[in-house]
Amino acid sequence: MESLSNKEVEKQQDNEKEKSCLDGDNTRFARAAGWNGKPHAVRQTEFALDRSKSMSFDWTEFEKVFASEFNNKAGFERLVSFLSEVSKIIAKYLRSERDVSSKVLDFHHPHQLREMMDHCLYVDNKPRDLEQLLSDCKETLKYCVKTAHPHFLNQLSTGIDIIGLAAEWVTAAANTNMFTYEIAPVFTLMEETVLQRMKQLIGWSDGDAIFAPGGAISNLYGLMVARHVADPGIKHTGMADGRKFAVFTSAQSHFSIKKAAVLLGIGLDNVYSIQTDARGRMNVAALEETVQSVVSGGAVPLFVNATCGTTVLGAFDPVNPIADVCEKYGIWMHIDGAWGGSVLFTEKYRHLLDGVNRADSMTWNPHKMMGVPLQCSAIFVKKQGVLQSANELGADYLYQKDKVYDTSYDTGDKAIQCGRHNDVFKLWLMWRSKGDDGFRDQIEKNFEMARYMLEKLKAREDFELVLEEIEGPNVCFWYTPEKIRAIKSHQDRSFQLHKLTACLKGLMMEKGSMLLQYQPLGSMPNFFRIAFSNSAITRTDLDFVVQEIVDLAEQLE
Ligand code: ABU
Repeated sequence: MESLSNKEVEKQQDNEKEKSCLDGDNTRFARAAGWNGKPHAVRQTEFALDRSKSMSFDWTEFEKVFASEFNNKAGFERLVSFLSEVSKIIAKYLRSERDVSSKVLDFHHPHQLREMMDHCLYVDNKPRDLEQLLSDCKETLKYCVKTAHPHFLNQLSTGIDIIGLAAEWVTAAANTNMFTYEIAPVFTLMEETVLQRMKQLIGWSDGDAIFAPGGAISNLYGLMVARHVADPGIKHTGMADGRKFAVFTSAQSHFSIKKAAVLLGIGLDNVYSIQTDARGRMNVAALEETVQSVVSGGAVPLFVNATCGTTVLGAFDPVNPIADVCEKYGIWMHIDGAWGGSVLFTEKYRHLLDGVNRADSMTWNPHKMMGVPLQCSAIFVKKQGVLQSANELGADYLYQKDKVYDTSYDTGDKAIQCGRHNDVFKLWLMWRSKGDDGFRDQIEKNFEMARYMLEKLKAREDFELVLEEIEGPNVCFWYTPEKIRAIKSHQDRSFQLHKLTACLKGLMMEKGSMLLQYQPLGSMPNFFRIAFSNSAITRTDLDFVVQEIVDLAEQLE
């Protein structure tokens, strides 16, 4: 073997140190293959080990990689081979996510995880080779929460759509910014196409829309445009004249409405929380009373938010009656359909949004019930042009009006951002793949699973439902073992339920067997919420979830 310079020896030692922390499987695999102790020059990646002999590279030779490494004579083969390595890592991860016998998560407290990843978490001035980076990818995924695992039921966004994932790769390859047509011609047209179809589902023939980074920002857009339409002058003068705008939203609506009021200078004190009925829907009589009292107090009723699919209970505020109040008092009506907007795909459930076409603006997150990879959220505004006029500043280094093409396709100045991520391609490709019917089936499957869970829990005495009837595909419940059922005092029982639910969550995290969301609501003690958005979930998975709660609780005996 050729003798190595000091620097090369040092580098080899460093690499050994980092690579000795490869994920467990690979370390074992490496030992079995007799790799330990061999110089890196003869160590090859899994790609070669998978016996695809035609293209195998020693990735230790490639460090401090720039595009040029893939640009020379052997570059294309290298590129294909390297991306194949990455795709194998991803495919393996996806397979493990689908394996219901695998853990959903391998939970560690932050200080523990930092220690465990100490060998690869830091960045410094040292370049690392591609083998190390492949190892880093595996190491990263090893500690990720498997959000597509059928026992991951923690969030409104669950599951992974493979077409969406492939589209994310293509999006990253195209790596463009959505602000101007000149650098995003194809994606700009896709945005126009997809948003137009969504507007049709809302029932609008006109209107404007833009993708935004999440439902909270889409809601912010709604309030911002409402304020702009009420007084376009604020764009110049600000809110300094002491005027009071009032915002109305249900007590169970998303906190982003309050955040938007804070950001826009309206202020938390001017956000009126409207009480809800037993099913979590806005009480419209209470809304009207509050509007009247705000008006008589001299404030301007600006904005009513109707939530269609509340975060916890999945309640749909009654759109038509709310629209009547808004019309009567001249108030902007916004729909936060981040969770529930997607039911517009289904004949069976679109009645939940009856009157949606009467809204002035609407938030809709395809990254929730439609299963589009995070993130994908859009804000729709019925009145053409106001999204643009509220936001446009016409930066002349970006939005020159004397460009050679129709500059109305430079959509960036409608946004509150400058740079904007391409969130459309994954939605567009999924839509091409599934068609309307595919999304309809997917959404109906979520409801079907929710109803299965609801009926299952209804039939058991050791579980108690928060709501016996559901609107959205959300099922909320307590585990109520004999011990709790025997408690006579309502207060003591609530206290014990509150503690038990949090305790069970802790146990499932430690075991890694599943992940459910829990929260209190109003005066109700902590309860579990399952919001269905992963179309891979089966009845067997739900049977498992129920039994696992019982089994975990036994540990507390
Ligand atoms: N934007 C609300 C998300 C909350 C949840 O996933 O549970």
